[in-house]
Amino acid sequence: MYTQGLDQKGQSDKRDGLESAADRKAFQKRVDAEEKIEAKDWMPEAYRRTLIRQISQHAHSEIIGMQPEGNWLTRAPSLKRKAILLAKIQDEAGHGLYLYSAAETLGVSRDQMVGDLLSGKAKYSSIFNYPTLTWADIGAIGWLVDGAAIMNQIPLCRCSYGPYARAMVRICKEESFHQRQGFDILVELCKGTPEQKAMAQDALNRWWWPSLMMFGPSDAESKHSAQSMAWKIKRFSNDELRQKFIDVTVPQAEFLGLKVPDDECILDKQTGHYRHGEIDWQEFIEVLKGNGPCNKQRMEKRRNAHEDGRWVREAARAYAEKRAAKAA
Ligand code: BYC
Repeated sequence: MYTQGLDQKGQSDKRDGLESAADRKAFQKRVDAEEKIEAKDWMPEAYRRTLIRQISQHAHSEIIGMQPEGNWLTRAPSLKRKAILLAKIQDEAGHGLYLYSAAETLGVSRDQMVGDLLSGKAKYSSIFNYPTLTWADIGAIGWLVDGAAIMNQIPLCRCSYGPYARAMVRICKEESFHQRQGFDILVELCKGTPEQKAMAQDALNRWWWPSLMMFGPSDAESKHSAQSMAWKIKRFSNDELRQKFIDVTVPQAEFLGLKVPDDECILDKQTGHYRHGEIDWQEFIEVLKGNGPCNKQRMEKRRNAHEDGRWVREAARAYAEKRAAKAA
């Protein structure tokens, strides 16, 4: 839906070295005036590269993110839960596809992006390298992971790049349904037997800290934030969004009768915000380096799925060539 008529003029005319200060100033003026930048508009090469990096990594996260939940499709506790989970996972596939399409408008091909994921060059969200051990984990993913995702993604609906901002509108609506379905699973478990409640607490214990890491490194360590905020790709810093997430989620845990696994997490009456303990950034770094509990398994499964789909890609290409030859 985004790629028609793209000749990439304007994007490729002026590469890094050829950009003039006047061009960049005029571009920044448009961004500051809250104008949307569209695919055919001139943009600094670094802006284009930043968007390709972020949007493609976002797309990869949606696709890899299907795995931890897919793991529970055959074991969902009822037909209704199974149908809901199936629909949610299909939504995530759709998100990945809109996002790949949005990134394609910047002049990068789907093959290239997927190649970068499979070769390990491109990142995907750290959160999807943790295992889903019990059914309560499916509740925790919806509640915490989708909850964190919404917190980060609502501001992206106002991103300066039009195709990304527009893709995010529908994604956020769907994520909001995902968050509620996760919370609903936990409400049911927390109203259940002591064993079910303990399962919910255990899931919260394991997913809390990795969910906080989803927002990225602290502002002091975030190398892209300053520029991305100046370009209005990002509207809030990593720490600001993390704090907003904590502030809305802790009362939800209290409603469930659960406790977040952080003794320092108390409401600071003066600031109106919850404090939080130190995040284990070493763990975050290790997961990003590929050493999380499930990194290898996730990538292997993705590579196998890509290989299994080879015949579909080849058949589609052969059909397109046949039609083109016929038309000619
Ligand atoms: N995991 O300078 P920083 C979902 C990387 S999926 C891995 O702060 P930036 C869902 C970062 O890429 C939702 N890597 O970067 C799906 C950079 O590395 P490179 C996914 C991370 O871009 C299925 C470096 O660390 N959401 O909802 O300004 C089922 C320095 O960071 C992470 C998105 O992708 C991380 N957590 O800010 C259920 C949202 N954090 O590229 C749910 C879109 C940081 O220099 N992305 N890194 O090698 C963003 O908003 C921003 O890219 C981030 C990072 C806030 C994530």
